[in-house]
Amino acid sequence: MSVTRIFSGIQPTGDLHLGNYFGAVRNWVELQQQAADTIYCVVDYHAITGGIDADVLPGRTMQLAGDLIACGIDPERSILFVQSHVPEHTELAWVFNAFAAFGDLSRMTQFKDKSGRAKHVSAGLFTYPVLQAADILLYLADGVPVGEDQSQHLELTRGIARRFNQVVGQEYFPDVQTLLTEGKRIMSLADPDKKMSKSLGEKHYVGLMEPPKRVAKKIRSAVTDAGGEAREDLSAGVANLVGMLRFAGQPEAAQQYAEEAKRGDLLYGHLKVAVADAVVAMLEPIQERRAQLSDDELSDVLADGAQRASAIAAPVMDDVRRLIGVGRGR
Ligand code: AQP
Repeated sequence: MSVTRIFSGIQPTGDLHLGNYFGAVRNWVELQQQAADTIYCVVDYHAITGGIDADVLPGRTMQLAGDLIACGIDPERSILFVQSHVPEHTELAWVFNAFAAFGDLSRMTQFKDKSGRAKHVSAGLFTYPVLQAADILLYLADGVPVGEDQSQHLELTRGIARRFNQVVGQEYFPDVQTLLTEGKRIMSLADPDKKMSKSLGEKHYVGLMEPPKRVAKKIRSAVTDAGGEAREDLSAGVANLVGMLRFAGQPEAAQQYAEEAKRGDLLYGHLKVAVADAVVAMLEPIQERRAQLSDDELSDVLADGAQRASAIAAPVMDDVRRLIGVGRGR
């Protein structure tokens, strides 16, 4: 792998779920062993684009940061921090608004999906990918581990970086690489044609901190197909369950269930029990680590993370101001 600095973020909009974990967070943990620098961020300014709730957001932000540590993000190896603690993110986003094309933003499928569901469609929801570009490029990161739903946003990030470099006449920002995993698109349990998502509602996802009984119940209720007939391809719901079994560490069993399902002689109840057992076993150590983490420890980690992030972000923002001719620069 040729990337040197990794950046990725996650929104504190609800429970961390299996889609986030298999698509992104598990890769974040693994990349700590491979990349020189790994920087991970809880992006609270992104979360407000879908609605404001000042009573809930601080708790969710802390909860999510703690959950990331429980998943294996090591604050000694990685910088873990909260986006709003480093104000350069929003400053660079404003600058990038002058480089992002309205037409490109209009084509973002996530905006189309989310605006279709939102009561109030904020301009922030529309310019969200510009803030995301700022999050990444503020650290001159060249690798971004994400789920597949973010690929289009990262294409936009590359476009903004190239336009910036062209306008200022200098190869200042790097070309970012999208780093996907095999679990890049985990589907909803209740509606397997849609991606697993926090905002779709409780029955659509398995939260990483959910008690084993609830995990098993949700998986038992997952939508499949009628079964009993041979078929060439698995239905979306069954393929999703087989995928989860594979990603939860049981590739041979997953392969066997997939073959049985194609022959039409798989009892889906058996598959669901196997998936639930594998997921519960995978979550157990994560939940144990989470229970051991105190709020004070977490606050210290985030304060330290913000300081280390600022040390990278501030000189980059100085350069940007100088290159575009605003402020005092350096
Ligand atoms: N279903 C998924 N499969 C694989 N990867 C996924 N990711 C999210 N859902 C899936 C990846 O998780 C990282 C963090 O995502 P996020 O929470 O910041 O935003 P999101 O993609 O909008 O996730 P949600 O759950 O759908 O949130 P809401 O409902 O609040 O919009 C990203 O790398 C994402 O690709």
